[in-house]
Amino acid sequence: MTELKYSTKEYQDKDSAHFMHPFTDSAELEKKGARIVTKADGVYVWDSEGNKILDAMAGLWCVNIGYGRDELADVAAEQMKQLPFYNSFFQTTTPPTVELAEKLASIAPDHMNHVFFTGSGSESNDTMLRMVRRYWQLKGEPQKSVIISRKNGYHGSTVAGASLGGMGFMHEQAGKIPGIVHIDQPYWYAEGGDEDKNEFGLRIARKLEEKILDIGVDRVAAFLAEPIQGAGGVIIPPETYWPEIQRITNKYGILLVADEVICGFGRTGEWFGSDALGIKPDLMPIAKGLTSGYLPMGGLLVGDRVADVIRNECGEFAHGFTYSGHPASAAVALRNIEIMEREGIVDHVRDVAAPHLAKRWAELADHELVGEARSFGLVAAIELTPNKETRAPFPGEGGRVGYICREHCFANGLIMRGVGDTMIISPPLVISPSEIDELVEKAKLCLDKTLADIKAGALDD
Ligand code: PXG
Repeated sequence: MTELKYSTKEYQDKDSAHFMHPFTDSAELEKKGARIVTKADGVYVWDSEGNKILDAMAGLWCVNIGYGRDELADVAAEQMKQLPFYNSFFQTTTPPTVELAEKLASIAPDHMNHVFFTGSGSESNDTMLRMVRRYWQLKGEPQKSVIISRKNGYHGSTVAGASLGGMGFMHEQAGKIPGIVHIDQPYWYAEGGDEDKNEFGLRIARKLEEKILDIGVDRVAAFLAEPIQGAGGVIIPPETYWPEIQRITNKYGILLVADEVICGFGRTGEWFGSDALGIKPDLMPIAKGLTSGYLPMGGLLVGDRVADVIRNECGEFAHGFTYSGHPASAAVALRNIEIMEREGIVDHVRDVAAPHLAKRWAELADHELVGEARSFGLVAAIELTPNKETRAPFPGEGGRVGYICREHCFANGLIMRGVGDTMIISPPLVISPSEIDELVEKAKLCLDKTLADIKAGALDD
């Protein structure tokens, strides 16, 4: 293990002097100092003070096969020595990228046989927007350009990604491009009130139909959504939701885009969230679990309906990135998928880890602070509330209790993220039943500590 060059404090000072962090209040971070993560193995990371922490967020929803896989480091090194980079623009290609494209076509739904490579999930969604609009131009309907997505959805942080996403606070900071509209999300716990869950799912799905008719079907290009919302707070839709969305997109012939950046590559106990939820999308943005985060890479899986038109009628599709199909990333992605196949990791999620997590996670619903505990595959959430019966939010600005809880988790060896006052997890898919037990026990402890803080007046000012 490489020795660290500086002390924790020195790293913190240099960090705040020069490093602008994503989604971070720099002034607050400067006061506190960043936590410095130095090494990792399996489902654990270590910080520069030697603390061992169970990473129940898999990095950032991405280290699906777990940390410490030398095989991925070796394959990256071999590829870098052989051919570190070559582009795929001018009628050229590289072997690992071709092999990966073929592999992706084999694990994707049957009607998805092509992939456009990108460097991230945001770029995958940008690619989607440009390809969808080009598709309708080629179909002779250029006015079909509006994309409908959902409030509180997350699709990235580029201009298109943030506009497609439904995070109001992101739109406020840098605007939103035209031609994208948002409908309600299927968030029964927070927005369903007394309505029956499945009725709610149907009613919210039908907002898509209302919106299509409102805008005019001749102007609507596509509907975009995550199978299960991740960054928005692990929002698992009622069972009635996706079949109704599918019916509506079929009825009006608009394209259906399932953003698989989080749900893809085994997270739901199937290769893709669309498989688990019975969705038949035309396009699927992917990233994260594609390489298990070992190197950056994203892509857009393209179904035959769109691929046939773009490939045969478009001429040059004027789109692409320097790193589209990067050979070292492709080699890592390919080996990552091969390891998942070899070790049966998707089966492990479906048959072992997800059922165990579902059982243990449900216990958290008994805690005084928890209004709901939900899970699907290896994503899960708990809703914190002062009143289990009414599911009321905490008084004042949301997110304060989530923050307290998150800090207790860090201090007690668990990474669990707060989205407002919803605590969420998305652990590495290789997590074992005993590690799940440890995760849940730590979560209980941190809920107790959070409750004690509230009782001691943490919210009183
Ligand atoms: N789509 C989805 C569904 C995502 O979750 C992106 C696209 C964008 O991917 P890139 O690779 O451009 O970041 C994401 C990313 C969080 C958090 O706080 C979630 C993401 C990224 C950063 C933070 O939960 N998801």
